[in-house]
Amino acid sequence: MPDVKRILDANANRAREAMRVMEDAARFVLDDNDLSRQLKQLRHDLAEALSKIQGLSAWRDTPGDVGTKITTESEMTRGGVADTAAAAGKRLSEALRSLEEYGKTLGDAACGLAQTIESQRYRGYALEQQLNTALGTGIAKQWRLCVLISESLCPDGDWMRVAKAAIEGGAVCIQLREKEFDAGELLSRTRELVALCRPNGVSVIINDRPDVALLGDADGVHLGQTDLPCAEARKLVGKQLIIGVSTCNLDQAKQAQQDGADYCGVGPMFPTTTKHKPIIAGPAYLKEYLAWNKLPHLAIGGITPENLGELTGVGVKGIAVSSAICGTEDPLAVVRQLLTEITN
Ligand code: TZP
Ligand code: MG
Repeated sequence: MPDVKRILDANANRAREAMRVMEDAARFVLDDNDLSRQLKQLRHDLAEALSKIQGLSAWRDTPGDVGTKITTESEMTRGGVADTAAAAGKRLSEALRSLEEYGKTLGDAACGLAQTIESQRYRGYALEQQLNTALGTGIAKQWRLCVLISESLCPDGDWMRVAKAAIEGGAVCIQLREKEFDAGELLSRTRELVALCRPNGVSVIINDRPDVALLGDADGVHLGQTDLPCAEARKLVGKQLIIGVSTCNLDQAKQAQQDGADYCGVGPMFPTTTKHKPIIAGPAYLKEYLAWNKLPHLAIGGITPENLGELTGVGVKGIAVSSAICGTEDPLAVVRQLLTEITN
């Protein structure tokens, strides 16, 4: 059975390499001890199962392998860590399936290889899903300024004027935060905002509602601690939407990362009238977050041009601001002022 052994040897390598790539993401990007350990265990268990087949690698013939020269364009490009780990996850399940199918042709000589591999394949699926979830979309950037727009905070309710000023002033993200709108109204407002923002390369995030964000073709959704849990929302939106999660301590930030959030809201930094938040996390939490710094952040809560210095002092990279921008007669000036300060 030299041909089958060649297949088994090639797929054993494929699976082992794929698990290494996945393990590296779990270990060095996510710092996830449990996931790294489980991937390592699966790698060892596969090696153990294959060690029962005598002389697998004796049939290796890499120079004679016609496949080494066949490559596709997609094999040569990876969008980032999430994309790389996702490709490795797919490779793992394919390699295990091939091992399982060809293992069956060896009959008794394979010492129950197919059954063992089958259960390892299921373990692999679960780990692949866990890893993909935790890595999020991998497309969220470290935005500098996100403007939170609520019509009721804008003079004369003119939200469009504020949105245009935000874009003109250089904000790279607008979050639509309309707690009182019914779903249909929110969806229409989302579509209006996306039509305004997309041609300008400005991202649109919808507060609270992943369903509306999907239907309105927004870029993402922002979830608070009492909204749909991030891991559940991810099942709904897949990798189509960025997910942000509000956090007021590092435990919540770590949980958000595990659940596949793309960025964290970090706050409240200062007392705010926009949201009832009796506990102020303050710049101390931002400092702690930045020491961890596993996901992009948006510091939030009562931020103004006057107090921003307290955050730049600890190294803030991105802020989310509502009342100081919506509530002023000259939103463009405030946006520019904030951005100038955060750049310096
Ligand atoms: N989450 C924590 S504080 C806050 C939210 C939504 C309000 C931010 O608005 P403002 O008006 O900039 O304080
Ligand atoms: Mg919410």
